[in-house]
Amino acid sequence: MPTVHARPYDFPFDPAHTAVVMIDMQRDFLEPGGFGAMLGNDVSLLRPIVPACARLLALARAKGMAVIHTQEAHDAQLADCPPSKRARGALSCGIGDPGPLGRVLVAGEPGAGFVPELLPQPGDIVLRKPGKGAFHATALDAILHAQGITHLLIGGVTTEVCVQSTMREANDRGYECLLVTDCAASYFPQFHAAVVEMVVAQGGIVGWAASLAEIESAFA
Ligand code: TIU
Repeated sequence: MPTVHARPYDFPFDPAHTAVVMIDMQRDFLEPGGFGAMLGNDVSLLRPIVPACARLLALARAKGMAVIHTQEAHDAQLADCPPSKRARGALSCGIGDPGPLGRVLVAGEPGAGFVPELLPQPGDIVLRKPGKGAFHATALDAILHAQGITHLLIGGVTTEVCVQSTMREANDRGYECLLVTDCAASYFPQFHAAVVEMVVAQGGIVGWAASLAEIESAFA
């Protein structure tokens, strides 16, 4: 069985029961004019992980792991967007408003689409989610059960928001989770680093962390 030399200790996994979960690698977070930019962030900080994310997705497909892409987006009526979420930040152009990438954080709009390098391929699963954690108000747990998935390799953006929320939700549901450190990024590098440390502290209280190279080495 492949075993990743991870922190805080080795992470063995069966590819047939493992999914790569790529969180919210969509234009709304990585490109100017999207939701991330509306929040005041320097979105260029997320782009450097794209090549590593593409390598992780290619590895998953080559090794028979499930691939799940999540997308934070709301329906056109914003019926699944709590008013509290829409109001947060008192943005002049916020969720549902027309922006340079279409209506901000709305499904089907250009901003909700994945960055071109990471488009879903046939066989991949795409999961729209209204919250930060990917289990909240979605079928993710049922999907993972149906696929026999017990282990998750998690990447995407942003590390301390949707990635961490999802990893914590998954950990509480009994999934063995590994954060792929160079396939995740934050607008705040210090938050990314802190999440890695808090995941692996206390004997892996939330799970494991390792670089993409360490995952690739597990198959060597
Ligand atoms: N703002 C921020 O850092 N993140 C989000 O709003 N969503 C995700 O992390 N996907």
